[in-house]
Amino acid sequence: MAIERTLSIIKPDAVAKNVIGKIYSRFETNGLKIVASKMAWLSAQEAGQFYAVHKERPFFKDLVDFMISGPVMIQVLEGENAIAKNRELMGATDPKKADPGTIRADFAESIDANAVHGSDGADTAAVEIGFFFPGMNVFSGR
Ligand code: IDP
Ligand code: MG
Repeated sequence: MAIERTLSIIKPDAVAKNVIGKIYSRFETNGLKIVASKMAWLSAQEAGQFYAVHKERPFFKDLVDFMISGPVMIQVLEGENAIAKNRELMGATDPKKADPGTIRADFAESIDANAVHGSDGADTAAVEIGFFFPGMNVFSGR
């Protein structure tokens, strides 16, 4: 198995709920290491660019409005199969469909306010890490 890096965002709903530490603990107890992090309050331009892949979707405006409604915590996670592992810890996009014990099942209210973002593949992880942490290599180099 490969050591990978993936981009994670704790969204404004979870930051407002004061559960950054609880979510970080999920990562750490499941073998994912936080190798970069920053808190930011995104502009509409940044959020729109980050989610550009969804720009034709009906929920795009709501998604951008939600992502700029408060500060977010952005991190790069590293570990064995980090991309899929993070998606597994997050649970399904709609928290009502998320497996018990996942981050979204435990901390999210709705498909709009769903607590976390995680890259969905090696290609998107590389683009997303570069977007928020320019110059950071997607590979750990170890
Ligand atoms: P993901 O976050 O699980 O990868 P995506 O399909 O990539 O899900 O969608 C990105 C984000 O857009 C979701 O996390 C969610 O906040 C929002 N979203 C996705 N589908 C819907 C929808 O049908 N209605 C409202 N918001 C949605
Ligand atoms: Mg996605």
